[in-house]
Amino acid sequence: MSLAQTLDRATRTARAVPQPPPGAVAGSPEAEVRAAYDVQDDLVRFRLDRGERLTGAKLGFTSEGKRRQMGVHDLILGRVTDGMAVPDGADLDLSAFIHPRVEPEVVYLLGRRIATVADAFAEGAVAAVAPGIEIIDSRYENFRFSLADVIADNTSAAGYAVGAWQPYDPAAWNRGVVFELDGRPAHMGSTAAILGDPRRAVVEAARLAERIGLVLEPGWLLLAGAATPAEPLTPGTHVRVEVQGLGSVSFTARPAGEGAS
Ligand code: OOG
Ligand code: MG
Repeated sequence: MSLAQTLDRATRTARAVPQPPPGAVAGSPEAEVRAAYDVQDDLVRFRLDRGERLTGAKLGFTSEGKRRQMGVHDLILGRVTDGMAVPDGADLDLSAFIHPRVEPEVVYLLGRRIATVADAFAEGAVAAVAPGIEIIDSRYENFRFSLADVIADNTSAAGYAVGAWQPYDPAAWNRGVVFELDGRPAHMGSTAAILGDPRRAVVEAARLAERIGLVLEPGWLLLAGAATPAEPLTPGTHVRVEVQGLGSVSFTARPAGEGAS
């Protein structure tokens, strides 16, 4: 079974798989990363073959807090689908997840087709912005991985919720972020933690996408990367993220043993 097939099965069965042995994908670090994006391509294609639709892209490890938490030092790009969308205010069943974690995101709505870094600077590249919550759920046991492993695993992408879209104001890039679990702040941060300025996320996403031949389409979301470390998502937890001036987004993980309502 290929690594993509193994990770796909882990996703469908909600059972973690062992981290591949170091150097399983041979070659230089660059060759390893390139091979890992090929695995990600296959993994995403399995979802599309099952009828899911791409809704956007996501960046990972854009903040120092996340890099330190996961021991990884480079930016990574993943893809999200409609099958991962969690409606704002939802009552979410966690049974499809392995060991989910949640983190606060800033989400951009892309207004243009972005095929090159230059496109990221074009007028209207970002059409709107919203507060977001990402659910990450590594398919690897104990949430442990190397940079190549997590790229292959589509950057742990598993779910996302987006609040109401707000007009994009490039001048207001430094906004407070409150990440609440059950009404208590778990972390407070600032969007400035995201690459120093979350607008850089669009440029970095364009750079990574160009490198792997991915075109970012108008209407796609871009999750800019968590501004604070992630926290475990446990049954019964109410998760809320507020980004100053952009409003909030929330959902509740259904308590264990409660079926679909
Ligand atoms: C990888 C995903 C990282 C972010 O916002 O930094 C990410 C992981 O931590 O499992 O989504
Ligand atoms: Mg994230």
